[in-house]
Amino acid sequence: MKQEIFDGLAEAVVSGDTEKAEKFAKEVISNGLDAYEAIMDGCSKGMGIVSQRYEAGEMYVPEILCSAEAMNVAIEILKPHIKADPAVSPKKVVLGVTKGDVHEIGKNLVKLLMEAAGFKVIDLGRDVSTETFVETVKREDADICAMSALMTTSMIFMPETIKQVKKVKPDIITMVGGGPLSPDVAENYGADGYAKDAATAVKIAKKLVGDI
Ligand code: B12
Repeated sequence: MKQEIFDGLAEAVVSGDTEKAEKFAKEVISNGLDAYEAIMDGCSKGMGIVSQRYEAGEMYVPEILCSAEAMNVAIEILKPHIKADPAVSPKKVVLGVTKGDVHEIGKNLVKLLMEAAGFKVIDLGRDVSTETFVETVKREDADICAMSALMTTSMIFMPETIKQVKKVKPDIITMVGGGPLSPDVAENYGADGYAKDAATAVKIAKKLVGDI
């Protein structure tokens, strides 16, 4: 039954069906299933399929936006039921999508799971300049500066931002992620951490702040 509900959720995201997304998200709760697992194995899995279909030319922009909307509907229902991790000390994360880039679905998932893990996330949104990252890290005395980029034209701002935030806060932990990134690119950029998905991002963040 659990798998059927998670598959239903993934399918609702793929087909951009907000009513189904709502129905399956409510079933997750009424059946006492784990909300975090439902987001990963349902919503996020569905969004992964959407990305693949778009790449294959089988889905187009309006459909993608419907999928994102369906995912948001489900997440709003599931979010209050995620069990926050009390083991983690409330470290501050400044998170944003780099300059010129409006892709925010992945960044929002990273935010959601980081908050669920007990981090305090300051979300700068999308199209964030190096200056804004630097000012916020300084003002908030952040522990982690996390950047997301989905385009080759926006990932190029990461190395300079890393350099600048390290100048104002030498012990800041920097993390990068998003489609065009890889462990090699992240290392070349001088980032302390990289993750291919939101769940791994949380694991790496916890490790880097010394909580596991
Ligand atoms: C959805 C989407 C859009 C939506 C975005 C909606 C929104 N509100 O976010 C819309 C339709 C608006 C859009 C617009 C455009 N898009 Co677009 N889009 C996509 C698509 C299909 C899916 C991206 C997505 O949401 N994936 C699902 C999420 C869950 O995955 P994710 O973002 O990778 O995030 C996960 C991980 O990467 C990781 N992660 C993400 N961030 C971070 C951060 C940290 C710190 C860590 C550790 C981990 C991490 O965790 C996330 C969750 O597991 C991709 C194709 C693809 N395969 O990625 C193209 C894609 C990214 N788009 C592309 C392009 C070119 C554009 C446009 C320029 C198109 C155009 N010609 O107008 C515009 C860009 C406008 C702009 N200035 O940004 C290209 C980029 C090419 C490139 N390499 O540069 C892609 C790759 C498609 C392609 N092959 O051409 N797009």
